[in-house]
Amino acid sequence: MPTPVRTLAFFLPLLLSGPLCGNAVSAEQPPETPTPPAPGEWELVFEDTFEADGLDTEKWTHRSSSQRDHQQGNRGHNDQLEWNQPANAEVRGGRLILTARRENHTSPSGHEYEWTSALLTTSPSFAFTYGYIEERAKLPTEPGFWPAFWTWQQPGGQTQQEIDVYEFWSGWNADRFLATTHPWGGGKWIYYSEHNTSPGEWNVYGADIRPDGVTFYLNGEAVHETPNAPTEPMNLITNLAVDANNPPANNEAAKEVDHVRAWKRTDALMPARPTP
Ligand SMILES: [Ca+2]
Repeated sequence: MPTPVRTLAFFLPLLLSGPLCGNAVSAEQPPETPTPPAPGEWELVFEDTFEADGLDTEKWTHRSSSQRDHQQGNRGHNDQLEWNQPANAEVRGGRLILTARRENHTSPSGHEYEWTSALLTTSPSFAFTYGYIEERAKLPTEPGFWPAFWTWQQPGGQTQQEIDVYEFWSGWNADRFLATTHPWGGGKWIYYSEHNTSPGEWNVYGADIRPDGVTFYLNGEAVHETPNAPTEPMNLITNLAVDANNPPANNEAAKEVDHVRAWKRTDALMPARPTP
């Protein structure tokens, strides 16, 4: 039950913008500034809600240093079957739609791919080391696909700064996603955990990345914490890979993204934990 103070605080904006001011209530409310579920004070530093007409190429690019083949594919290196290209990333109806298609493509280096799909990175428009990041996404239900929302070291980085907010293999463990922090600085520690999810439905996957560790969130609830944390700037990546270990039987699948956001914490951060 609300306290009298909270009740007043709730009704005050309605009174000020309501009939006493001569204005309709609903049209005068400013949009609520989104805030992350993690503790702290936050400033929104990156956002794409995909409401524009077409992909915002000031924010996103399709070539990533995480992809060895012309920065658009990983054939033979990372269990991926797809060639990533801009044609498979479409913005429509307030959503980013990444579509994997069974179609042949030969890369500039001569590698032959049987699938095309899309990977988008915020390099070079946005990089960060600590903060809260999230993606609201609907993952494919068809077996054989591998969507993810993750971070990757800025181009030139050599220490594998990587956090997988979610990785989902629709052909393996199809009601679970993995949240993972990778080693950095030559460390040997990899932390991952599995959590239930529901492909085909909208879910919000987030991570609070701090010097003292990383806490993963699903739909606003903390689900896992790891003690290691990055030490260098990273970019955001959203993608839909095709799983070489469980190749799809059908010819197409899509991942939809409603928004991607990143916040910077403006109050004090905990110091880094000692290296294990
Ligand atoms: Ca949207």
